[in-house]
Amino acid sequence: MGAAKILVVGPLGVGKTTLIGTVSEIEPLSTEAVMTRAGARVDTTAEQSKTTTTVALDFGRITIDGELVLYLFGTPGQPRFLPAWRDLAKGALGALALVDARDLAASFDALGNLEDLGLPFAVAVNDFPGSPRHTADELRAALDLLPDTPLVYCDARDTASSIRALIALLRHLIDVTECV
Ligand SMILES: Nc1nc2c(ncn2[C@@H]2O[C@H](COP(=O)(O)OP(=O)(O)O)[C@@H](O)[C@H]2O)c(=O)[nH]1
Ligand SMILES: [Mg+2]
Repeated sequence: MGAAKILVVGPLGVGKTTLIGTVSEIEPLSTEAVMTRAGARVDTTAEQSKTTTTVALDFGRITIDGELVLYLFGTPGQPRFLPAWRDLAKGALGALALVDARDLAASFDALGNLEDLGLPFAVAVNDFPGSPRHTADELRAALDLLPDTPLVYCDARDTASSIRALIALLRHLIDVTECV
């Protein structure tokens, strides 16, 4: 039985905690804290109703095909925490980068860091109410993705959808591993 460490990255409010909670077969460990007034001034999120934010990380586990155990680490989305998830990336096989199509630029920090780290990743675009209907090509261009980087649509609240996104990442990890 193999095991792999996978990061789930993306900006605040994009659905990291939701996705890990949706797929995890163990009670997900989540360090949520009510946003302080001070934090609320600097934390910006498209989801106005959001009143908690991840201050450290989310952790979950999912077994794929009864064989491969994925340890999922949700990394803080706020840009000021990016140095922290560089440490979290140590030992990780790859990352699922969540994107909110209403605010593509909010994902640039996370995607840039994955590229800097050389960590292979797949992009999952979460479908929020009011999301503009970009084509896959438009999204790829806007996010400056390499042609072989998987791009999938995902509803983090839906188990099958979230697992499909993780499988797209795993297929990509197998592909890039075979190339070396
Ligand atoms: N429509 C929709 N809402 C989502 C999705 N993922 C998360 N949400 C909602 O968006 C809010 C923020 O999600 P959360 O998981 O806390 O984001 P995080 O900051 O990345 O951990 C929550 O109210 C979720 O219910 C999604 O794929 N689609
Ligand atoms: Mg969270």
